[in-house]
Amino acid sequence: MTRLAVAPGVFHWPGYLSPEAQAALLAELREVARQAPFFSPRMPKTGKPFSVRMTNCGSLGWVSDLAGYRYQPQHPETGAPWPPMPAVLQDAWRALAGYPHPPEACLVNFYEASAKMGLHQDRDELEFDAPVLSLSLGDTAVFRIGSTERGGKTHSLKLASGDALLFGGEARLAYHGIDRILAGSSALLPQGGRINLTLRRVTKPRG
Ligand code: MD3
Ligand code: FE
Repeated sequence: MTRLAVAPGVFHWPGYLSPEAQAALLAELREVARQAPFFSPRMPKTGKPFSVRMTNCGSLGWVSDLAGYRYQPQHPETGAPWPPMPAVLQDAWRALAGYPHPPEACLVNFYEASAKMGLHQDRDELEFDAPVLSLSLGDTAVFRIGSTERGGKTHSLKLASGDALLFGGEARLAYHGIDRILAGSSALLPQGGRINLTLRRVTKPRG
């Protein structure tokens, strides 16, 4: 398995999941989405919907609405607990994260061809010593990563179906976003589009 060092704290495993593993994970995500339907998060204050739709699995999930960004144990619309994290995700965390405690949240982002995600930092977690692990499925995305300063230098990376990307250390608070989706680049999702999973530790482990 090839691990590319992209920048300090950033590692990329192209094709980490085989085509078979991608299809199996997709089937598990369909079950996650049946129990916890995709919702449209909204920007705090303005209420403007994101172009990306989201759901979560694990004990905590990330949500955003007029009141702000936060992690919570229930789906914002159904009030039900998030479904469990599929074992293959826990395995990927154990294999790649280099962090001794399990992830608590897996945010599932769905991008249709026109969706994007502006440059932002992930800072709603309490534990920044843990890395964030991303897995991509479906159409390739043009991902942009910068420094920890807004307006710093950025560079681009393509994320294809099956790729794993890890952000730890000094990259944990780097600005990042998705500039565009390359429609038609993967046949994994019958209707096209892209799914990104981010595995996160939210709380400080005790002991
Ligand atoms: C760098 N998702 O959900 S994944 C997000 O492809 C998010 O859906 C993008 O940014 C996506 O917050 C990018 C790669 C990623 C995820 C988390 C990071 C990069 C990161 C946290 C810190 C630094
Ligand atoms: Fe992010």
